[in-house]
Amino acid sequence: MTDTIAAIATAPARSAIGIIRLDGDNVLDIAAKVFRSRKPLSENPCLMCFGEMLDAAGDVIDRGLAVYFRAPGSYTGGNMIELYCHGSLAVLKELLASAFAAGARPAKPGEFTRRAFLNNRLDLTQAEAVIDLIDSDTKAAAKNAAAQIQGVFGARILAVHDALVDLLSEFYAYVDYPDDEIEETGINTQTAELDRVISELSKLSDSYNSGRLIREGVKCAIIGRPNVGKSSVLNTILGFERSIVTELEGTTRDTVEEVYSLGEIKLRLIDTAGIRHTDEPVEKLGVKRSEAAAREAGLILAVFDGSRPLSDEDQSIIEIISGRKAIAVINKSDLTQAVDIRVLERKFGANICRVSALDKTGFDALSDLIRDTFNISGIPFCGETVTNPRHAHSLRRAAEMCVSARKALASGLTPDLAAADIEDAINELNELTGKSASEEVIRRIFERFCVGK
Ligand SMILES: Nc1nc2c(ncn2[C@@H]2O[C@H](COP(=O)(O)OP(=O)(O)OP(=O)(O)O)[C@@H](O)[C@H]2O)c(=O)[nH]1
Ligand SMILES: [Mg+2]
Repeated sequence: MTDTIAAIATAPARSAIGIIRLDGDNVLDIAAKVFRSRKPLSENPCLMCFGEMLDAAGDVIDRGLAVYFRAPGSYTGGNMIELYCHGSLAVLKELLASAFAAGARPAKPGEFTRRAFLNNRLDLTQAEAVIDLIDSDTKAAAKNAAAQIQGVFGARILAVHDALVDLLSEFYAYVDYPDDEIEETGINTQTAELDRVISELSKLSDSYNSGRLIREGVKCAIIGRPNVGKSSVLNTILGFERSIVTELEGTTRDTVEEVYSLGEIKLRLIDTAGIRHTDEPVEKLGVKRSEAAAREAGLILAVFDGSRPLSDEDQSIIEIISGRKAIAVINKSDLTQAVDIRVLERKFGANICRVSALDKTGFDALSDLIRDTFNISGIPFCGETVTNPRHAHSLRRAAEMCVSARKALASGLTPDLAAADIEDAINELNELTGKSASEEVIRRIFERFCVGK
């Protein structure tokens, strides 16, 4: 008997519509005390029914819709009901209280999806893609996660898993019948198959380099000496006045961070205090933070004032970021130019862009340069890009095991050694898909979910 859980599934804020979800064996009995319709919900599975929403005292508190999803064809695989009322927090809380009074209990974070996983409606990679879709803030991240929910990624893992199981059974045959001569052609075929599996696992785990860009985003520090227009550049990219801009040097004292979606890439833009030598204690701390932001950044936008020759401060900033992924942004291109572009070309190569934050020109070229730096244009993000560090880790581990099995084969060691490695690789993939994931792994995954999902 599965107990019935209930939760508000929509954001805890005033909105047009609010949704309450229920899942469990008693869902119809409980819903009958919360929702009154002309025909019972049980007679109309998967159809919206209009009716009255009742509070715990049985009084009508709203009118709205409800839908019954019969097991096993629901999201969770169990009996589910969703109630659609007006998005008033008072109404939602009363309805939820009414469901609790009727016998439901509060759902834990991610408990609906956890039930879907336990009922084999989703594997672990699909369940994790659900939270990735909810968390996504670029189109690419959403598209990739949506395809992973459909099982695109899981299917590729399954194909690798099955190939390894086939290999394992062949190796066990050698182990079970040690007197049989191992044919060289057999070894060659197995080695070729292992190579194919290793290449597939490596391709998938390497896709995490692009995947982490769409999931976590790139820390992109805007660095430069005071007054070159760092904050103006940030505001122009964002399209609103996030940072304070004045003609005074040292206006920005602390780092200012804002997320910006540049096509597929999530940029975590960080405006910083102008870097210069100072004895003023507050500014000094700000400069330290700027240097730290530069150190931690995945990309640096080094801003220079194009209307002035490069100063010693500019030179020392160029030194600080030497060897890092960086783009020189020559600002104030609306003014007569005095900057020595050749010095910058020597340091930044083709990664140079002239902009005017005042006239808002040059920013399309800057966007293109940033995109080119990460070289992810053309990746379709259709579910086969690994975005989850747990998945990347497991894929790398599985690939390592297969490499080890291949070495054992190549050096003519007994097949049981290769078999042990392949078994480890299979276990790693089973942990990835959740076929044999530990309770601790499962708990940590569903902890990240919101209540109601
Ligand atoms: N002509 C011109 N002036 C600009 C441009 N961008 C910024 N400015 C001006 O330059 C001054 C400094 O701009 P900020 O954006 O505050 O410069 P900052 O680098 O953030 O300065 P700090 O925070 O002090 O380090 C302001 O008076 C801006 O209006 C530009 O493209 N052209
Ligand atoms: Mg500033």
